[in-house]
Amino acid sequence: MQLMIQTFHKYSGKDGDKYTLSKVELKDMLTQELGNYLGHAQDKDAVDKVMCDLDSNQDGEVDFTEFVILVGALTVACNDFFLEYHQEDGKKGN
Ligand SMILES: [Ca+2]
Ligand SMILES: [Ca+2]
Repeated sequence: MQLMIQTFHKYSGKDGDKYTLSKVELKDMLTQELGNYLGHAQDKDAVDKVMCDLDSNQDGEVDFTEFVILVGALTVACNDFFLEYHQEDGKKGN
């Protein structure tokens, strides 16, 4: 949780409002923190889509509440990934 807050503020303070992520900041965060995981996030359309999905009140910025939703979604995605990974691993063992 602490790490999430630190990560958010590391990027949210760079441009405009200190407490929200603009599209530029969101893109920075996605490429810096999740570049390996979301390789296609460097694609402008992908950032637009993530921004659109996250910005639930449509003010053009991602606030901390909206950011938490992203982290939750990624946690679920990672969990699915690891479940699949373990299933693959199990198959190899047989
Ligand atoms: Ca900002
Ligand atoms: Ca918003």
